[in-house]
Amino acid sequence: MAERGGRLRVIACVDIDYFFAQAEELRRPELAGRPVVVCVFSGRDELSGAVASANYVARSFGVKAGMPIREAVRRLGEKEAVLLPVDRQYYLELSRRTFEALERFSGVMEVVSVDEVFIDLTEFAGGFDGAAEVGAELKRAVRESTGLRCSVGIGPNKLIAKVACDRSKPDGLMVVRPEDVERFLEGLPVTELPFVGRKVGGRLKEMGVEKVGDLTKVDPQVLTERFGRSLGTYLYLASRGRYDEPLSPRTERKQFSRIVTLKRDSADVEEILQQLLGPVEDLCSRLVGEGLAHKGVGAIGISTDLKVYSRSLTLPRPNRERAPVVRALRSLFAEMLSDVSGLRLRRAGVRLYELVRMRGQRTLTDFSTET
Ligand code: DGT
Ligand code: CA
Ligand code: CA
Repeated sequence: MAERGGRLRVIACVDIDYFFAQAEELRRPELAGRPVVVCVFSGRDELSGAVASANYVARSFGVKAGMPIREAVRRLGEKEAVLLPVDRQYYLELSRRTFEALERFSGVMEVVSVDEVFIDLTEFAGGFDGAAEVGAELKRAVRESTGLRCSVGIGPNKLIAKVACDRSKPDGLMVVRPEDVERFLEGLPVTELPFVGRKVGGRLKEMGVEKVGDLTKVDPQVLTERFGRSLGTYLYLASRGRYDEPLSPRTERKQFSRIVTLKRDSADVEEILQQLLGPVEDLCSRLVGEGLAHKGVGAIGISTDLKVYSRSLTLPRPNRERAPVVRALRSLFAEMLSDVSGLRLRRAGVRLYELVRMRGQRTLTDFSTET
């Protein structure tokens, strides 16, 4: 299931909480505590159009995305609703900064929508034991670079990560370890599975299936007969947490990265480097294996209070050897530790980026960077 090339995968789903409405709260702190509703006004009259996003205060009055604005205003009743028009440019800028902050954690990211992304953390987290910590770091990185709160779900595949993310909202973090998948899904309403909307949910209910656990008891043949081969198979696999679609990154891999928890908190460059030798060696052999070289080297430091620091530089020529990386890291960590007084690192990482293809020339630009 979660094995790929014999390796257990660690997948995170990051989704910004009530995105458009939170974005508005961010730049108008005076809105705190009031019901904020971001609207797509159709222009026919003052209140025609639909709700795009509502903050939690508005949601507590039953206001939801997709609802007519008039209905939202009716539900908010006495409470003075704050109705704001969408400002796409502003949200797109926040979205871009969010994804940029998350890129440090993995070379394999699948952007699903303006506020949602899957990240393959298999390398970075190095297993489920470190997953909760990395999840907290993701949230922190987004918060620091944008001010936004998001929720993070982590599991052995995208489906589990997504469901965990939704369940942890708002400002949540939930890790579902592979051995807990079955127990996690069992008691959930089937409608919490992605792609199971009201319609499919209703048909399942007629069959006496309300919980995901009930769904696992239905004969797969019955599922394909009723829902067709593709949805039927999906329901069968999803109910067992075994729907394991790979991430489909929109772009080619852009970096290789790895992070380790130090044996003890440290401000000593050599002590930190010592513990990164193995990971660097490993990343260099991955580069060779994939016919790539890199020019960018990044140092990542995570302090005892979970702040993420990074420093980077570009090597003069494409590289796939350990020594130049270690030299670069030495100066980057020295710079980081001297820039921030009193900084002690709890975790340290390395990122190799600006990848170039070394053999099998693909394009003229790749060719021209060959040495
Ligand atoms: P969440 O994730 O439940 O805390 O709430 P949102 O508002 O972030 O909802 P999400 O993640 O489904 O969608 C992200 C943004 O996409 C949302 O802030 C506004 C936009 N959006 C979502 N649903 C609708 C819709 O039905 N109509 C319009 N116009 N925009 C929508
Ligand atoms: Ca969202
Ligand atoms: Ca979303």
